[in-house]
Amino acid sequence: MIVKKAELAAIAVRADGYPPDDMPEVAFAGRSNVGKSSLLNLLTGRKRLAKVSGSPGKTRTINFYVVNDAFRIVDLPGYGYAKLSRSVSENWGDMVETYLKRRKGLALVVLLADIRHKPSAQDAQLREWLRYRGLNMLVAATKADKISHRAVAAQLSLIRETLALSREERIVPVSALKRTGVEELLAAIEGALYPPESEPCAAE
Ligand SMILES: Nc1nc2c(ncn2[C@@H]2O[C@H](COP(=O)(O)OP(=O)(O)O)[C@@H](O)[C@H]2O)c(=O)[nH]1
Ligand SMILES: [Mg+2]
Repeated sequence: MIVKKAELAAIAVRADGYPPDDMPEVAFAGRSNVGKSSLLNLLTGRKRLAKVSGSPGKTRTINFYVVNDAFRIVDLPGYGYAKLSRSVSENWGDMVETYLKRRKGLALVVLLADIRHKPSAQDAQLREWLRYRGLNMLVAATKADKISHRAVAAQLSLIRETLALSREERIVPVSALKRTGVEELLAAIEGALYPPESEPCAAE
């Protein structure tokens, strides 16, 4: 897939602010600061489409970006930032849950996990919840440039174990800094957006 066009379509807090549910969507979820906005910019080839922040916990809205006039990437607010007040974190859960439950066009959730760390309890919880709801999920291991090549396999295993991924579930390592993982992730997104027609039964 080649990204020719990407633009901000809507910023929403509540469901009445979402754009119409008329095209497939890929949602990005993960802790604050894990690299959601950076990955979105990398995939769309637009450096400043989504705001990248040095201080975690800034995105408190659901941001919809329309790509190639064909699908949307949805930047969900990050979780797990300790300094959030209780009411704000509860509100986070409502916001994200409402989106994930209601969106008919939701084709894939990309769960971002920092390649350096063991996924948090909240990451594992979200993964379980997505599985329970039968939602399609893919893990992107972010900031791959921050560890050495030989450490990658062990970290991917740690992520795989902690999130209880099956063998068929892939983890795509990405680096916004080195600009790696883009093709693989775009191909996976394309596969989720436009699944191949199921094989017709062979005529007897
Ligand atoms: N080294 C490195 N830093 C990254 C990468 N992706 C994001 N960051 C940094 O991590 C911080 C948080 O990134 P951001 O995209 O705003 O995360 P978000 O809160 O999940 O949207 C910023 O300081 C980014 O520059 C990456 O692939 N490599
Ligand atoms: Mg962000």
